[in-house]
Amino acid sequence: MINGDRLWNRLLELGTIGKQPSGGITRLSFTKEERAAKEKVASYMKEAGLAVYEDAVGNLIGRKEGKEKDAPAVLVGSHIDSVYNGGMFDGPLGVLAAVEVLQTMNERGVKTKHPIEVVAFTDEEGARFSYGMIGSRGMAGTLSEEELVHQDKYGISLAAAMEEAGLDPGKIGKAARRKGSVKAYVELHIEQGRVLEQANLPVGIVTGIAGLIWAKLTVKGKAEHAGATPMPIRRDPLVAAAQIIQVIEQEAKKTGTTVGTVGQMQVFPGGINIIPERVEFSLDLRDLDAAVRDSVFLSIIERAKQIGNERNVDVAVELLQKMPPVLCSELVQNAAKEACRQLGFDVFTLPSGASHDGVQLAGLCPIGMIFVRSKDGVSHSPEEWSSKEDCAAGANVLYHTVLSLAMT
Ligand code: HGY
Ligand code: MN
Ligand code: MN
Ligand code: MN
Repeated sequence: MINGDRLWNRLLELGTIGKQPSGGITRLSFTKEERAAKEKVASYMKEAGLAVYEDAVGNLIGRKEGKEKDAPAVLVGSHIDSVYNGGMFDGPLGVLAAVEVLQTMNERGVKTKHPIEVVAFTDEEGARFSYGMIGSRGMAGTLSEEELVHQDKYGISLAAAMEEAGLDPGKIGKAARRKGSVKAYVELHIEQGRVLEQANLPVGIVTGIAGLIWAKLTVKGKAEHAGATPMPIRRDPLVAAAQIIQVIEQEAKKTGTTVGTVGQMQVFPGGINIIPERVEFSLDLRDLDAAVRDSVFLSIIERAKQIGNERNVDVAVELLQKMPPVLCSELVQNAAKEACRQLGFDVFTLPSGASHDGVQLAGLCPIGMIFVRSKDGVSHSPEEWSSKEDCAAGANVLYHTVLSLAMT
C-alpha cells in the first residue's frame, strides 16, 4: 500500500502555494506561484528517487528507469497549475499520487520492465490565456508556435510568458514524444461531479472524456447617455448578450447531455450611466458526442446572429479552442478494473464531463483515468474536497494499475 500520510501531507503543503485570502488557490501558468509549486514538486520527486527534468514546454518530469531502458515509458501525471480561486485537489492529487506510487515502488525495490515517468503538465487549465493543455499538446507534438499568441488579461502572450520562464517558444517541438515511445498514459483525478458520491463509492474508472469548445463572443452596439436616450432607439449590446446567454442555456438543455457555461464577461466602457458600447463574454460548450455539441454550437451562433439583427447590434464569434471527446483505452481501463478487484473496490465506470490532458495524448498512446470521489461534486472552488481515505484509495488503485502496465 502507498503511504497515505505522506501523500496527504504533501497535498496540504502544496495547497499552501498560491493560497488566496478567500481560501481558494490561484496558481496560474508561468507565474511565480506556479514556479514555487514546481520547485516543491521537484523536491518530492527527488525524495522519491526519480531523475527530475523539465522538457521544452515546461512539463516537470520525474523518471524511474525500467529494466529495459529503451522500452516505451508508462506516463502517469496531471497538472499543478490551477484555475482562479480553485481547490487543492484538481491536478495536484494526480501528480502527488503518481510521485507516491513511484516512491513506494523504489522503497520496495520494485523493478519494472518499462520506465515510468511522472508528469506535471504545463498549463492544463488554460485559466490565464484562455487556451489550455499546453504541456500535453507539446508532448503530443500538436502544439505550434502560432498558438502561443493567446494573451492574458494584461496583454502578455503565452510566448512572452514562456520566454520569461526561461523557455524558447521556437524550440517547443523538442518536447514532442515519438509515437511508440510511450506505452500508456494514466491520470488519477478528482471526479469534480456527483456520480461517485451518489453511488457511495470512493473510486471509479473513466470510460471517456467530453470534448470542449471554448469561444469568445463580442457584441458591439452604441455607447450613449443612460438618461437621455429613449429605450426604443437604443442599440444596447448588453441586453442582446443577456438574450444570447439565455439561448445558450436553452440549446444546451434541449439535448439533455450538452453543458454550456458563460464564465467570463467584460462590459466596455463600464460606466454606470453609459449604455455599453461593447460586451465580450466566453462560451464553454461540452458533450461526449462531438456531433451533438457542434450542432448546439451552430444553433447558438444562428440565434445569436438573429438577435443581433433584431437589435441592430453586431455579433462576432471567435473560436478559441476545440477538443474532440476521447474514449479511454481498454488496455488502461482493464488494468484499472483489475486493480480495483485486487483491492476489493467495486468496479464502477463513468464518463468525465471535465476535460483532461489525456484528450491531447490520445493520439500518442492509449490513455485512461481513475476518479476519486468529490464531496458534493464541487470543484474549481475553495469548497473542493476529497477525503484522505479516498485519496489513498485512488492512489492505491493507481499503484496497481501502473505496476501492471509497466511490468510486461
Ligand atoms: O476545464 C476543464 O475541464 C479542466 O479543469 N481543465
Ligand atoms: Mn480543472
Ligand atoms: Mn484538472
Ligand atoms: Mn487533468
